[in-house]
Amino acid sequence: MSLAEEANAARQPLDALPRRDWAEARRRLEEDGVVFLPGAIGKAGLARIEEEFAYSVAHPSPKAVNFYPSENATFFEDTGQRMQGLVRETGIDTTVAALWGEETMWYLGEQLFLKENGFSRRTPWHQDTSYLRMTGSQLVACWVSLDPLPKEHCLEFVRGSHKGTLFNGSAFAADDDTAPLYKRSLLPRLPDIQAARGDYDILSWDLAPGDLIVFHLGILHGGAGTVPGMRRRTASLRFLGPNVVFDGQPRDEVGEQAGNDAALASVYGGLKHGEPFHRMLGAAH
Ligand SMILES: O=C(O)CCC(=O)C(=O)O
Repeated sequence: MSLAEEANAARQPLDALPRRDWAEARRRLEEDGVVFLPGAIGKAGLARIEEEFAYSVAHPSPKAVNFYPSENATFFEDTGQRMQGLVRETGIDTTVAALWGEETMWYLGEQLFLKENGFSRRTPWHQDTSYLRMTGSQLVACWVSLDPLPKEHCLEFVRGSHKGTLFNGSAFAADDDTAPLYKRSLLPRLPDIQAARGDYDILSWDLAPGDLIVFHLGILHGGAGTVPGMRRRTASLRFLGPNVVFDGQPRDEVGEQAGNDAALASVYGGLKHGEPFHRMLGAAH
């Protein structure tokens, strides 16, 4: 099937997915900002995600980066829209609809991470909403690992932090994970969660391929690195729903107010602060 044909296929009915307590799963996502869904993707779906992942690594987009290039280990990241059809084939969109109680959604695309070849670093603690200017409850990533991961190599989350402070982004600086992305910002600097883990309620799980973690993009999360002999291939498939609006809160005062036009800070592609974000996007998924 072509990518367009896959995207036009009918969405899977909920009863085609593994049975689970959806009301409880929905509560966990709302309250904790993250929910663990074991065995959510079947073998065939997983094999297809693996295939697309391998293609993307072999054909990186112009946006692909290798973070920390001065280090020996690989920490590759890329973004794309290749998995829109797969999201339907695997029933991931049905899962999102069940968690939101909302059928209308937009697929924002996938972000892929590959860590291997030795001691690859942790993904610094961060919130995706520091980078994406969106706010609303229907804003999630469905995170899949293609490799089995013990809890200590899983993605980790600070429970309930999607309801707390929005921090400055991490600049992914080699010498300091909390170094701010926006240099003169009203957003507070990220706390050093890694140095004070005991102060935080951190959630993570032992993962088998096929397990899915769905999290709100405002939650503080960070990902473990790798050790020699280990490979960690993970994909974040992101969705937005109708209640998500453009967040015009300035991120970087210097950049956004250049030209002395502070109003620019709250306008994005014609959207004003608080306007539905999906107006920027194409047809619903
Ligand atoms: O898998 C990882 O290490 C990072 C994932 C992540 O930060 C994300 O999906 O937003």
